[in-house]
Amino acid sequence: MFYSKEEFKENFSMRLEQQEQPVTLQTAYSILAGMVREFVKRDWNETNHFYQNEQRKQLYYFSIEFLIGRMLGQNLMNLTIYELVNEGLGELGYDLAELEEQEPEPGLGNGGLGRLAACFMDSLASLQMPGHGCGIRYRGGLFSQVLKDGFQTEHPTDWINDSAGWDIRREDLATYIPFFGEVQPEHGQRFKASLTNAEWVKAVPYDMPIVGAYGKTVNTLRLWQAELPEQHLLPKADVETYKQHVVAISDRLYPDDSTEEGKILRLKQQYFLCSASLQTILKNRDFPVSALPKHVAIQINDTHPALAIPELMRLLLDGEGLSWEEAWGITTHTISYTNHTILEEAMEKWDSSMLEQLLPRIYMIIQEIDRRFKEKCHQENLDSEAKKKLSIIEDGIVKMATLAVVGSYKVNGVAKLHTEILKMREMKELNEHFPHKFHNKTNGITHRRWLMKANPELSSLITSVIGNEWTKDPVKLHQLNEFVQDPVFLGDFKSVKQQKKNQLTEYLEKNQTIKIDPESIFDMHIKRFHGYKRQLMNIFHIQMLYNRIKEDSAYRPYPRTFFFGGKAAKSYRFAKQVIKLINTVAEKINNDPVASKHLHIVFVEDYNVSRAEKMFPAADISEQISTASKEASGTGNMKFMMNGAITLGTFDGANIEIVEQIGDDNAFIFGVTAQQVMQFEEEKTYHAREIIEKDREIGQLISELLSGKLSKGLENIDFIRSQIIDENDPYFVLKDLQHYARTHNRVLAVYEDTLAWQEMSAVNIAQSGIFSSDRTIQQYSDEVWDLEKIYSR
Ligand code: 73E
Repeated sequence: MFYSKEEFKENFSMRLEQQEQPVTLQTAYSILAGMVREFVKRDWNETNHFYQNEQRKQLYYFSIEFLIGRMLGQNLMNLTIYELVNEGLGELGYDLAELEEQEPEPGLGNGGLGRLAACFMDSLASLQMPGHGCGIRYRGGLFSQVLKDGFQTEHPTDWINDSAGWDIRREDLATYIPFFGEVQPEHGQRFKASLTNAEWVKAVPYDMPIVGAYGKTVNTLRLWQAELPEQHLLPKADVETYKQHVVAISDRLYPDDSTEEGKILRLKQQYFLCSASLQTILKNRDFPVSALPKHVAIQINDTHPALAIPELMRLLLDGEGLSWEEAWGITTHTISYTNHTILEEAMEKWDSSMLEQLLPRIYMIIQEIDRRFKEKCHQENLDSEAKKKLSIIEDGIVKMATLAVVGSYKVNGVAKLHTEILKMREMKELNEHFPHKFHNKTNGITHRRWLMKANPELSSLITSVIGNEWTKDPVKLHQLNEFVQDPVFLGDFKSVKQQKKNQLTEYLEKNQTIKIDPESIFDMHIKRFHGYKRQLMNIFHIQMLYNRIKEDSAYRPYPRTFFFGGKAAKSYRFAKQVIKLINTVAEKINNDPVASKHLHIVFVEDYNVSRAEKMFPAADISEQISTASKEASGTGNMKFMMNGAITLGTFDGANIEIVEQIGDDNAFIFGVTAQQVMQFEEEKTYHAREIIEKDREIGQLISELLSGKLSKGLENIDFIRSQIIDENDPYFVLKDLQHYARTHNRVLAVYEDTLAWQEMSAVNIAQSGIFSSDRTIQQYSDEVWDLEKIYSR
């Protein structure tokens, strides 16, 4: 325990002295992390006791991903001892920032969906709400990305072995998960059954403390690890192969974002997570099972944990001996579902035969859910198309989204537009059948990590003008509106932005040996690589700028640095070719003596949470250019806004709500609308070829691309070529390209008017409070989970 700087220094020094080996930065980090762990132990225990004694309703957030990022700095901040430790360490000759860099990056997620889960954990604890995460303790998180000759290569990471050791093993809570086997119906009782000859997997939880702001509430992120069970549960023969199968379950995260994998291992992971978490919830309760919905809420983060529905049914039917009606009543009042995407390729569908073989009892329960639901629907006057849409099992395929809707009491989308599209199009029939189930909960981000931690300079500036109430209630950032025309404040803001740009420049020069002009405009496109996110449109536009510079000696635009950062799924060949194209164009432009004075491209390798924390605060422009209707919400857009970057984007996802907050004048919006996109898709009236033929500049660009002139050394652009030409540009890159280019020109014009630009930035910050995940969590709590805050202070 340490409360004063002196106590901290004494404790830290004592531990240093106990070291037998010479102290490296890594050991200093471990010592500090160990001290913080001890520091939170008391509050963690107290929080748990409080939950047990007071019988408050608990939320469990089931998610296959938790992209938590590094913990040390955030925990110190939330404990309000960051400054104390920073100073103490400084006096002992250590640099806290340097120690923070020693912490391995826990990449237990792919992108927005996993990061959202992590922001929610922070908000739940900080709002003092009883909410916990349930996930998988992957040994290897997301691969690290290394560029070789401009191509992405993937390298495994080993988070556990390098682990910071934040989590603790809870052998006492281990549980066993059955796979395969045969179902033995228990005669006489309509739906009770047991499973024989199952293959058992041991699930061991590792608990990680989630420290809320100001310390007091410490919730739990429970990550399950798959292990070989005890002797009596092992098969008689070939234990080695069995072990490999078992260990594989928590061996690695699937590296796909917004894509469905459809592999048996993925299904095993999903069931493993659901069964382990549900068994523990039921086992450790001290209330009758019929009262489950009163005591427990379970949120499933997309359909990846949707097997929680039939698994809870199984436990209630076979374990607790309830009737179908009782079990169904409990399940459908406990579980709620968040949908994160309408992309067809991300909609989870399982082969009935695969499900039936791996999880025979679960499959049987899904069949019964489907049968009963179909029976109900048949009483309505529906056409055959609607009936199809309302079936869970269809042509040998299990549709997880339909199962998730039918088995939940609430279903939400993650931004207004996305929820509307779900209700009016993707899930129209389901919405009509369950008119009160659907609701919107626009995503949010924790301002503690993305503003206070990532940008302490800006945070101090804000506090110096409006006081610090905004840190507890970020909507109060709107008090900044009074200062958005104050030249002194705007000047100070400009200096902070420059400072963050300088810091990023230094960091990248050191880590990636890239030269960057910190005075140039920082334009950033950082997110996973995906067709719909249109990194291709961005690089096409940069190539067009290059052509203009070459053709017109009078065209010499204000210097801009275009940052790209993000990973492509290992098997996503189109996206990987886009990465290579960007790097090829970068090499050409960055080495051109004339063009490089105006345009510079930086590809930030291995983009992850820690790098993101360095990039958002340094941005001037936030590229949010997805094809309208495709990005359900986006959360990077909110991180940029909170740090004063200005959105250059389409009317998609939460961009629309950002503009609602700041007004049209404080963002740069372009492109076809979601309505138009959907109309083009339905009527098939978009023809990319016509644009190539009619627009000279775009025609030139495409012929350069196809001839290889655009991309010398890049022989293979098959996937880009076929997407644009053969597949008729499904993400409307060419359709929006000129409008995008003109909008960039508008951006430049405003940027050169420094005060106008700073004012826009300030308005963005002032209006960003609503995008704190504290607001999102409060809404879920009020409208879905019904949680009570645990302490009143
Ligand atoms: O728009 C984002 C959204 O902000 C959406 O694409 C993303 O979720 C974010 C948080 O709500 C998302 N990821 C996935 N689906 N939607 C996904 C699908 C399969 C595997 C992994 C992630």
